[in-house]
Amino acid sequence: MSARLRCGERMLALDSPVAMGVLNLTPDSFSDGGRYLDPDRALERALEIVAEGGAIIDLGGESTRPGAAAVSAAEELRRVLPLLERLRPRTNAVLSVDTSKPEVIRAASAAGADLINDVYALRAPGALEAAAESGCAVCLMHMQGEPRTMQRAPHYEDVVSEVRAFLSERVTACRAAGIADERIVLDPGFGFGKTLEHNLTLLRQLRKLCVAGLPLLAGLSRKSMIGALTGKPAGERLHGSVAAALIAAQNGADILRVHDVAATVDALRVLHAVGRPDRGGGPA
Ligand code: 8Y4
Repeated sequence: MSARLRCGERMLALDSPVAMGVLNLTPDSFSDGGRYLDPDRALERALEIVAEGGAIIDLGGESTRPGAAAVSAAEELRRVLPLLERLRPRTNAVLSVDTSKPEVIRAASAAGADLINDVYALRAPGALEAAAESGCAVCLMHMQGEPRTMQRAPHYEDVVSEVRAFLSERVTACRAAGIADERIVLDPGFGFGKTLEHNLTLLRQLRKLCVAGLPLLAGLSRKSMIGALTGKPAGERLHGSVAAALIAAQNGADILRVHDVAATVDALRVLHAVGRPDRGGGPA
């Protein structure tokens, strides 16, 4: 595990797992759609994420849930930039933007974003170059297919090897574009073209995805996998989500992308005190 991540000018310590708080700026998110469309409410929630112990705020202006419609760069910028500009002078937390589009990567980094969280792993034309020039850290996520159709019939011969090979190829592409390893985070993309069994296998074997010792991010919060295991709708998945985040952290995740920051941070504090299995007995 890498001890830290270079996010533009900022350095994010990853000596123990940290929480990334989700802030959806879309009208149609599955679990909190439209709740933060009002700019004042969004700013308030962002600062609350930090107060709850979140190390990263993940601002989402594009819809990536299964079946979601595409959003233009102009619309993404309209959703994300005003908040980024108000938030930047008010916090030192790492500010992450969910996007795949080079125009959004450029404008977001100019407005003070530190991390580009791309569910397409910088595969869009121009995205690698924009990310390289931005100086931001990048999260490279695995997805089979595309959001509209990815949950129709996910199929793998060996899900762990295939996800690992994909991430490894994207790391090679990043290095070739001039993005140093210290700026890269990897993510198996739970729920993105995966059945419940695929997700469980990835969660069990998370550590095998640790290509080149790069840090890992896991996003399990409130996802349908938690719904399938608990029988609960999206609004009642707190306990299942905290359990899943803790298991991911024990299995090597460095960053947990979550909706419920306060609860997850408490769980991670307990884990930190006990230590992770692969790191001897001391605090991890
Ligand atoms: C309920 C709540 C049901 C949430 C579905 C969802 C990830 C991500 C998303 C992830 C990274 C989501 C933007 C999907 N998931 N980025 N983004 N990793 N890096 N669905 O796992 O939260 S959005």
